[in-house]
Amino acid sequence: HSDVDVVVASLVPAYGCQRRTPLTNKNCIFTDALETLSKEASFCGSDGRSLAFIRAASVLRSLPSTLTTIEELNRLPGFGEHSKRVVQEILEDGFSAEVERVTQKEKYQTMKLFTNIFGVGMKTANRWYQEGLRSLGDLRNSQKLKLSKQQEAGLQHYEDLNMPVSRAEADLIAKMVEEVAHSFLPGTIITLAGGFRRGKLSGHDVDILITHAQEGREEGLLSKVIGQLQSQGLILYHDLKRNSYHDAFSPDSKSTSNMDHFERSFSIFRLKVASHIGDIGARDHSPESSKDWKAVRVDLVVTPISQYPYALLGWTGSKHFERELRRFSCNEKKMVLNSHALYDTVEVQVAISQS
Ligand code: TTP
Ligand code: MN
Ligand code: MN
Ligand code: MN
Repeated sequence: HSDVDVVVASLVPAYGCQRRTPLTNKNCIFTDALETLSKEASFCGSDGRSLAFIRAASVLRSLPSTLTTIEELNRLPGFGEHSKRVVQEILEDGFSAEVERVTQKEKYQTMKLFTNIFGVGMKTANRWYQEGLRSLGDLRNSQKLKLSKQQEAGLQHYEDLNMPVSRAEADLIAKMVEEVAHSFLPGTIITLAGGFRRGKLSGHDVDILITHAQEGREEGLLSKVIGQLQSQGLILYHDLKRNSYHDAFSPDSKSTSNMDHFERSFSIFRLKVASHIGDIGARDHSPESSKDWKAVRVDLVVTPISQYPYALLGWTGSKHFERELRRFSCNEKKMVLNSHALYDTVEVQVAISQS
């Protein structure tokens, strides 16, 4: 490599959280392929391989222009042999034969379909696949299948929930929540987080943070808000989880995941949408064509104001950005970052050894 190469390489930092990433991805032909392989790896239980493809895709997403040569690729960080080979294949042939093969696989297609159901994770999807189930119809018609309430709702609203949510719809839902919250607790602060906070024009759900400038006032608010919306017929599904912050740090805590511990509700809202009155040729008024509402996934998260900055950072995403930010904190700063706090591990160790 020439000196110029070294300079160029240093322009793309190794941690995802150190890179600016444009809203429009100029390299989706490559990132789509890498993300397919990432999914396939995770369906096979290979989380390490799955992450390697995500890492490579994330580097390409950060580029301001489309990759055109192998030489450019060789200067980028974060590429393993396999990811490099896939990109090279696409540069040469316009597509990757390996990716084409994966997307044709019955297991891949079925796992993708099943894991797109709200409430269905890798384990459940895989079990259903092993039992010979292949389609939503198979799930809906199966007699012996025991679905959770969440999965039932996910299956029932599958089509709506897999339609993108627009920014306008997200704003509408945030406003609905704000109005009800204010009726119980004036001064409640409602913030749209997730992909919309990153400037995305559409998303798969609406992520809303709820807090209040006076610490503690936010406690108990969420169940009132949900109850009120429910009585108005605006909630199709909800699952309220209480705050588990103190349990999580108690000595007998079994919690090992990096999930946060805020009071929250993963819910499905019934959102009124303009009915299709003007639809040309809408002669038959089947219930489906006259449906004037849409099911929308909404995550509501309550945070005390003292933890709000960390919650906001943690809930803004993307998932990979958050993972990288935490890896950076740990490796480069010896600090722990999560959605509740940022702290120095060295100081904690000193404190423990002194106590
Ligand atoms: P998502 O809503 O899953 O993703 P997104 O908003 O980036 O994209 P999309 O448009 O598809 O909805 O997650 C948003 C952020 O919330 C993500 O950075 C991870 C964070 N999060 C938590 O911190 N804890 C949780 O339990 C969950 C489910 C998400
Ligand atoms: Mn490989
Ligand atoms: Mn989201
Ligand atoms: Mn979400």
